[in-house]
Amino acid sequence: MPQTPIVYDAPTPEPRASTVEAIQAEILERLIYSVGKDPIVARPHDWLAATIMAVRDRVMDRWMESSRETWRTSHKRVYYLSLEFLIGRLMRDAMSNVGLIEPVRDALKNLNVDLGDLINLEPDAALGNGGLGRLAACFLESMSSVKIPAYGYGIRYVHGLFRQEMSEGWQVELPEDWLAHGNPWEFERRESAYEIGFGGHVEPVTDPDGEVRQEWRPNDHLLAVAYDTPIVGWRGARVNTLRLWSAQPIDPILLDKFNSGDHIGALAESARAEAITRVLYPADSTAAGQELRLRQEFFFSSASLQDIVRRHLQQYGDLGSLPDKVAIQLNDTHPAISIAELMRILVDDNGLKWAEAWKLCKGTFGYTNHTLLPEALESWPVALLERLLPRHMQIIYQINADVLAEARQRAKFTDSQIANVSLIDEAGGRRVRMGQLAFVGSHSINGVSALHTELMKQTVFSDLHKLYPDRINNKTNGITPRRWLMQCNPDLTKLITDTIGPEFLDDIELLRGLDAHAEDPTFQGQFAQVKRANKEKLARLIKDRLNIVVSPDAMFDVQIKRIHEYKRQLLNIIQAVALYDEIRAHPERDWVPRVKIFAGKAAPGYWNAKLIIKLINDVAKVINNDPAVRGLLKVVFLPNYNVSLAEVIVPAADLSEQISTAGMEASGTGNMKFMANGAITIGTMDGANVEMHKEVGADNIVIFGLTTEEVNEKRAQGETPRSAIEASPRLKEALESISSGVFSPDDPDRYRDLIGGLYDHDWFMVARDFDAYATAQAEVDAIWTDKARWNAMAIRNTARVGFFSSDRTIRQYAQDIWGVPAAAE
Ligand code: 26V
Repeated sequence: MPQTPIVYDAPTPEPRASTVEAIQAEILERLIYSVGKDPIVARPHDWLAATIMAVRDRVMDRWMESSRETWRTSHKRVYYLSLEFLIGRLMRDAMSNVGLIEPVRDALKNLNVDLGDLINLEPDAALGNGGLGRLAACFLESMSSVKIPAYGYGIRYVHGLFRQEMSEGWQVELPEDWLAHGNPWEFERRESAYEIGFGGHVEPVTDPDGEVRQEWRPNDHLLAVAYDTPIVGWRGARVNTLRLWSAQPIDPILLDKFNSGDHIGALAESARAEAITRVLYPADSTAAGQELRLRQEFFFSSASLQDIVRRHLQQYGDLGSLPDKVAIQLNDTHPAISIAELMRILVDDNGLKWAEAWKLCKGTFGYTNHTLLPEALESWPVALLERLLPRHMQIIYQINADVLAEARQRAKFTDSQIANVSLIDEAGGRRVRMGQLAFVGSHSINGVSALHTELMKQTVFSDLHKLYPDRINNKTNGITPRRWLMQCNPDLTKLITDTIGPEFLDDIELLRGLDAHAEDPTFQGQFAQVKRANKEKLARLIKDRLNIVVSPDAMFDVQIKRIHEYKRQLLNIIQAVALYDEIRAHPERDWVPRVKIFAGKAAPGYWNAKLIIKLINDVAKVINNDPAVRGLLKVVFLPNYNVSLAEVIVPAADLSEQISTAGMEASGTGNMKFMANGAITIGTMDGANVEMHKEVGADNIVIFGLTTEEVNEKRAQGETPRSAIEASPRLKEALESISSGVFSPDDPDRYRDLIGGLYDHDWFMVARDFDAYATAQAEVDAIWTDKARWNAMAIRNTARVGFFSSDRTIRQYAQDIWGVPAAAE
């Protein structure tokens, strides 16, 4: 096939000037010529679109240059495959990374438009559920910042994660509509469209040379159309592409049906195709198990692989060099079907021998595991895979046969070990285990914190680890300090710059320089002043949205994340109830005023999580309105938690709640965001808290609770929580008041089962960790009372956050997994 020649040296226009005048002129030009509005009648959304386009143009120059350079230099490319990219707003991020915030602000001011208003008008792209999706977004920004040629591949959901509203304290889910006003960041690439097949059958065909090949003949086809968004790194280091796939029908309308009067039927195929990319699955802890979800996974995996292989062939003309030029990272098992799809492309479409293809495949893929929760591990019924992807099912069987033979012959595995490593789960209906598939098809399998990686070796993947002992490695998560410090907390960034100089902006480890100022009363005062201003801003938001008045003098005690039993929002709210009881029992004591702030979404089908939201709201209503509390304790649940809300809450937090049952939170990344912004953590020895404890030092974090080993022992012994409850009068009283309806007089039994579960089995160790938690909270109070000590601890948290930059994480992936160079600081 003739290759399209690549022209490396075509002339480019001069990069756009970034003076206030030039930007102002372009915003006006975009408003008139691209948005089609006269400035006199332009609405805020029109100004937003025009401004984004002016900013975008300044990113485009670098985008072109980045892609040209990759073609020119033949550098290896990294492909990050993720069903979720929780990127949030892009305009402030892009402006900040290319140094445009001030000129754009001034240009807009001259046009009588407020930049802050426009920033808040941009919809929050919520194409993810939580930690896993936000990590993918931080990674994209870091890959650009450390100059790695990279692509994010995902799905362009028309509706991102649902909007959460409260109805009498209950969560209700409403559709999210981020594309309602159009999306000026994206470029539709109709020329990059691929056919995606489903169903049908497999046919052996004999080639002219006598070789028999398998050919998949799907009976259902649709198109994957690419939409590209530029992702610019810090100081415009590089611009990478986020390529999101949208499903479209091959024939938009069946004309004969339409003409014969069947108007609905004529559009049915179109609706069926588009359904695949219409909405993000809103569950992040139980495998969805539905056919549409599997279709989403294959749809985006197949489109991405076709695109990757096409690009590789176009540049290198041969697939043997795939692992040298291509690294594909699987973000959890959601894209794991890619392994079978690549094998199909190599063997069936390109005639490679099986063994050679398998070597290329393993050399190309890496797999990141993000959870060990059994209910979240994906597996698909064999019958479903056989129907939807018959050729892939054959390939999976073949891979499995090879792996099991190796396990028996080389490693002398027993039957139970064979059952553990098998790609097919035979217990309770045959299912394909996507974790096992991802593992055997990859050269690297990584966990996301030191503890989680150890647990991977000991639990889910113990036998695969014995079979392939050099594959599992750790890559502790990180966050981008651009969004999570510089952009969300400009006042703190300025203070740090004034104190230690601006070099930390380019080398985050230099924040260490703040350590020397931790005890300095003047600096402490300035640090506290910044925190205070951020708290005032959050207090205003709480007043505006909930009509609750909170004092910025109180400690802001924050737990924001998905609502899940293992994250133990329940432990936090029970402690609030216990504190409420104590404040009323001992009004004479010197109580530290606290505001307990919660935010987070529950999966729509997760009853207990939704009930916990209702409980928080019920408790809030009672406590906030009880005059006996005298404002010493307030409870606030902020609805519709998303990236943008986090950007306001995190800089305003004093105390960061990271209190999951030990062994259950793979890493956590919110913990790192709070640390960067000078909050003190109260947490268990779980996930990346363990590394935070190491980095910040035991004196600067408040750790409590059972360790992973202790949790395992208690579960193994079947030890009942009753003795813990009996031994703790304050816990007992709090549980009894909740359970008997003190906070739910309209429905006194509402929480009976929820609390009953704590007496019964208490899988998440809420009762057994309660006393340790309450004691740790008392210690937090004591520290708060000693302002100098609190401030010194807070400063040291910011000073020592450098390790948790996603630039560090990405450099480690680049070096250990992908084999690509990354720019040094
Ligand atoms: C699983 C499923 C199952 C099928 C339905 C949709 C869906 C969506 C997401 C997931 C995986 C959830 C795993 C996850 O988000 N893990 C989180 O990953 C973070 C980044 O590594 C980490 O910080 C959190 O501790 C971990 O819970």
